[in-house]
Amino acid sequence: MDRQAKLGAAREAALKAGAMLLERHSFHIENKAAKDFVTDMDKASERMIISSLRERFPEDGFLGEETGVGEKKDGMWIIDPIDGTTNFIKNIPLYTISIAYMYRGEIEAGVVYAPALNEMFTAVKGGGAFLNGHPIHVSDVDQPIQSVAAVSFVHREPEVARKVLPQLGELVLKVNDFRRTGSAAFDLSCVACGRLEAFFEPCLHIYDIAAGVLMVREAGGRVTGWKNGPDCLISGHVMASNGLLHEFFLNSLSLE
Ligand code: 2AM
Ligand code: CA
Repeated sequence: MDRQAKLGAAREAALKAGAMLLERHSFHIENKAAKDFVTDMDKASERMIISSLRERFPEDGFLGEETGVGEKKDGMWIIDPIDGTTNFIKNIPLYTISIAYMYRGEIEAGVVYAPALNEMFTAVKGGGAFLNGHPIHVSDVDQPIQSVAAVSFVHREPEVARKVLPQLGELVLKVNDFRRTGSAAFDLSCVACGRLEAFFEPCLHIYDIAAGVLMVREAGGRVTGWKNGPDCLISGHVMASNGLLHEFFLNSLSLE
């Protein structure tokens, strides 16, 4: 399989969909569930990405946030057409398009594109990670008190929030500070390029994180599930770091 060809196609599809999102045509907002919104731009972005990729790779399968999973194939495209939909709706520039290519369960290529920031993060397995074509690497901060981590307030899962928020209250005293962006794909990309030392959020979906997980790993960082749990691509509970501080963050938080 030609990973660079997959990456090139993902990049092209993300650029096309990103250009459409930047135009911000009047859009309609629907409530998928409490605190879970979707716009017709999410759906249009996903349709555009899938049709662009399907033209090049008709043999591949697709799993998208808005259309769900189609026929299962060895090669699957995992697509989040707007990660950070709330930011998109509110015209906060922290939203991304996330596209990953997975072959027999392994992530082989990924792009995370933030159109409003003009930032294109790319990675192929074994080939490193890049921001707008320049190689990126995780930070070398190894002291918790110097670290900045992106967090989640677990605002859609009351039971989990009641467990995690008190732990965040303790943890923030041991680090420099926290950030909350609202786009998991962007947070993972920020760990990859060394802006953040860590990112952790439980209860995510594979399409939120598949591309970003490869980005962090290819940039020299570490991504796992939460303490004593399976990998984040199975559990949806993401723990990402620059590697040096991984055990510190892993041991500071628990879902049990
Ligand atoms: P989205 O913007 O594509 O919906 C922010 O907490 C992160 O959670 C974002 O990456 C967001 O992706 C994701 N998210 C949104 N709705 C979710 C849901 N119902 N369950 C889990 N994750 C969700
Ligand atoms: Ca998402």
